[in-house]
Amino acid sequence: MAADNPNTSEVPIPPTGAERSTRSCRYCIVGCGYEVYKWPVGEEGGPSADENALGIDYPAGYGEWPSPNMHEIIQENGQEYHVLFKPDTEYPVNEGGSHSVRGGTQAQSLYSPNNEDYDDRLKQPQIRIGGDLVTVDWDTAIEAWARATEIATENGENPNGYGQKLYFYQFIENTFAGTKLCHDVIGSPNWGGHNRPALTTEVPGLVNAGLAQWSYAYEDAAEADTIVLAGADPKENQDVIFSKWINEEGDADIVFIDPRKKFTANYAENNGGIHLQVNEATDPILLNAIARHIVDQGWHDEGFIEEWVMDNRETIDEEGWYQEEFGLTPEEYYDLLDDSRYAPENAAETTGVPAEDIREAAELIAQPDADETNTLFMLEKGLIWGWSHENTGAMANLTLITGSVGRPGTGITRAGGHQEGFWTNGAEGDAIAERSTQTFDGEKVEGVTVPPNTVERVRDGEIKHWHVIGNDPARHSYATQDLRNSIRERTSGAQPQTADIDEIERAFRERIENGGMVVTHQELYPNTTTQYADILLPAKAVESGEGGDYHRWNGERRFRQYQGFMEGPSGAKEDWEIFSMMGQRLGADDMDWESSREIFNLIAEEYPGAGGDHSLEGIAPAAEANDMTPAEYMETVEEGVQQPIYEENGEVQGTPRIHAPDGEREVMDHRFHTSTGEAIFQRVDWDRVVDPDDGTTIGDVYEQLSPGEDEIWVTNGRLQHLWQNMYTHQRLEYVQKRFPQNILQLHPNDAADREIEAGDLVEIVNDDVLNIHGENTEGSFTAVAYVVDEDDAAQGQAVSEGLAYTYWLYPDQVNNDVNPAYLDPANPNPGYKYGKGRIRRLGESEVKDEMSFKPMNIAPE
Ligand SMILES: Nc1nc2c(c(=O)[nH]1)N[C@H]1C(S)=C(S)[C@@H](COP(=O)(O)OP(=O)(O)OC[C@H]3O[C@@H](n4cnc5c(=O)[nH]c(N)nc54)[C@H](O)[C@@H]3O)O[C@H]1N2
Ligand SMILES: Nc1nc2c(c(=O)[nH]1)N[C@H]1C(S)=C(S)[C@@H](COP(=O)(O)OP(=O)(O)OC[C@H]3O[C@@H](n4cnc5c(=O)[nH]c(N)nc54)[C@H](O)[C@@H]3O)O[C@H]1N2
Ligand SMILES: [Mo]
Repeated sequence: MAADNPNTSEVPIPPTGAERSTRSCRYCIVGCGYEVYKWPVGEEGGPSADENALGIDYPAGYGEWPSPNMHEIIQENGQEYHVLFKPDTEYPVNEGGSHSVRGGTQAQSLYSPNNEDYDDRLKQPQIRIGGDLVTVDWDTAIEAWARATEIATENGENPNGYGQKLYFYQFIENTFAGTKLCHDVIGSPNWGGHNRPALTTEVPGLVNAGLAQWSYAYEDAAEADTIVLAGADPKENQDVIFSKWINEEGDADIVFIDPRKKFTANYAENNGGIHLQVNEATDPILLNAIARHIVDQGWHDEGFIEEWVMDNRETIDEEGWYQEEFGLTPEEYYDLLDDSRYAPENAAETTGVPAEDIREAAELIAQPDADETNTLFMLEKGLIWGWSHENTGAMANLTLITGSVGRPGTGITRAGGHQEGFWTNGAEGDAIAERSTQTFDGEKVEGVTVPPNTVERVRDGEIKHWHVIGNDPARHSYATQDLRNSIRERTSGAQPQTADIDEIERAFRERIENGGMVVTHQELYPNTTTQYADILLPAKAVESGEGGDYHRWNGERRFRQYQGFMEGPSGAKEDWEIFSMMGQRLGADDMDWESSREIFNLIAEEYPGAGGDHSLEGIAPAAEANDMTPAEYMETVEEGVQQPIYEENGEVQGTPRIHAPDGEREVMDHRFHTSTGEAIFQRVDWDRVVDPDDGTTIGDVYEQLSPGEDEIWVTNGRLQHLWQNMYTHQRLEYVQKRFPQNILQLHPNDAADREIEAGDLVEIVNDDVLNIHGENTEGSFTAVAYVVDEDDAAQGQAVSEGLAYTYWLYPDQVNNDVNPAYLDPANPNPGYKYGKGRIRRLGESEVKDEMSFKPMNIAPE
């Protein structure tokens, strides 16, 4: 909240001398370009183009002028500065100045020491002494971290004792430094990302089919004739993809697959598309039924399949254990689809989608009357956090049978979460192969080593020092009430009584020797996980411009530089710098970096990921040709460049899309990412055995997860105005006014049955939270009932009877407390979406009269 900002309705004009930096939005995957102007308070530019830094004549047109929300005053070293954070009208992603409600208000979330909304920002390292977090200096904090690591790993004898949970997203400089510390310096395989417990892919079905998870260019959304959005909603979560590329520039029919009739469902129906209101957790059946109808009608692309899909069983098996277990020849795939379960009429019964809608969707997708099928397939967390192999494999299969890939207006892609910047030095493969304590047993393969599930390694005691960086596992993981109990128990042993380093070591040793665990949390603000932290390390918010310059890519693999423009709290450090101090303390002699730019130069020169989808190969040669360092060179690439990047004529060149047909530039030497360059159909089957010991199938697990008599499904996900665990948004007044508490969308009939009205506080209780060891645990959370009056529901109720929806990461009202510990054994991705519970009215909430309960799903007709 810009409480003490005097300029809430007027925006000062940046003078010509204002410092300009460029970067992309701090929020979602889309990666809209922004320009930042910073200048001392007291100076101001003039209204004509040559008097101001924007070079515009005031008053200017829409998109050109910055709105009051794009302005903030910050204080640094006693001096006040104006900061303007405005969309870059020339950046290709959001050309013309498009932005989301989140991106357009980024300026409001800049740290300033005199702004009380940021009083809880972490500013100095702290250690828990006798129950309280006490400020210490950096040397003590790093020494405490190092001793905890030495005890946990028995001085390196047992690297698995250290576990790291680090963001996958963020910038390559920070992820490179962090993963180097974990896999290379310490040698531990126990690495988990910010959103899932293991170093696994989010889209196993795609990757194993030989498809990239990001293969399209945004313009494909504008050029497609049909867009399939399955468990993905760009309107809410990748706003500019929806507003600019799908709605403004495009004209596709949308096939929207979601259990909720939300805005995009109505938008699809109002614009020539269709909403398939699939029953929770039944997508594999629906997607297979669509594929079956396509094949039955002969609408599949036989020429493409013949040329580009692997059809020899032996060759498939030679691709490795995953293909041996899950790869299919076309014949085997058609046989699978022949199962009566996937006949549209039968599928309709389980999925709730009428057979005629399944057929209509198949026709929209296959476009039998067109010369070429121009369908773009997009998927995200509604498919990923569930039967992730089946759901993503079924989407891959649909793409392959229609041959709709590699050309403008086609392709398959994740809609995406954050912008991406995961980069390693390659040591993780060895660490996992040599030391992972987790294996997979399938129907055809046995004892295959897979990346360890670090959440379970925390519960079972293998991890003795858990280093959590920039994420909140006590809130975002599965079955979190139970997880918090485990963490509490394992951190409750001996605790230092003074800040003397030997006393700290004594306590950590005693705790760890008694089966306990030490937690280090590296963060901006305290969150749910912080309550268990022994060592708390303050980081700079580099995503919002504190500290140095960084690099990462967006949903169309557009790689660019983000320039730092402010300092942030003086006691905080950039994550790479913290990792570098840790690594050096443990004896690494190649981590004494001076800046994020130095790490970038190292990556560009020595670890460019050559040959891959995200190759940075061309940067170092182009920089050299221009007599610059790679970081200096990237400063000049203002529009970014699409990976894989190569060099031609002394400049970097980009690759708009992966999987382009013969004749265009191939990535990884092949059109598709297998040894022969042919893609592979994936076995996606409701009857797939997930536990060969007792023959349990996906269908059996589904029965177990399904709501009992007085329960309903409680699924979850995002809301357009809110970002993640709300570390920025809980400080913004407009957000707090709209969603002062977590909500539970309920159908009026489910509400009436329980005597619940809009605005009541309800409790959601699941006393049957599936636990990975077959024990049942329980969990509960509270929320405000969001019930839309039937008279207001002009385009239908967003949730059907028997289904509720909640925001997944609200502070103190933690949805994951009721979500199951189901993880696909082949690829440990959690089934976060498949929660259930009994709903009970607690009384009126304090926000009943303040909050609006109007429908959120009305789309233009
Ligand atoms: N506004 C906003 N945008 C964001 C984020 C944010 O916090 N706020 N977070 C970013 C991140 S990190 C991510 S990963 C992405 C996520 O982007 P999305 O995956 O699009 O977001 P979700 O809302 O989690 O889930 C999408 C949809 O899945 C549906 N769903 C639930 N269960 C099922 C099911 O069984 N089948 C199907 N087909 N659908 C189901 C939900 O109803 C929901 O509408 O968003 C990114 N963008
Ligand atoms: N039920 C359910 N559970 C889910 C999901 C779901 O759809 N449903 N989705 C999953 C997904 S896709 C995601 S992304 C996760 C999100 O779960 P988390 O990743 O735990 O959530 P975030 O709010 O993104 O956490 C980011 C944290 O990093 C801090 N931070 C920001 N910048 C920096 C920095 O530069 N350095 C450091 N050290 N810290 C920083 C912020 O203060 C914040 O606390 O939730 C997962 N869990
Ligand atoms: Mo995410």
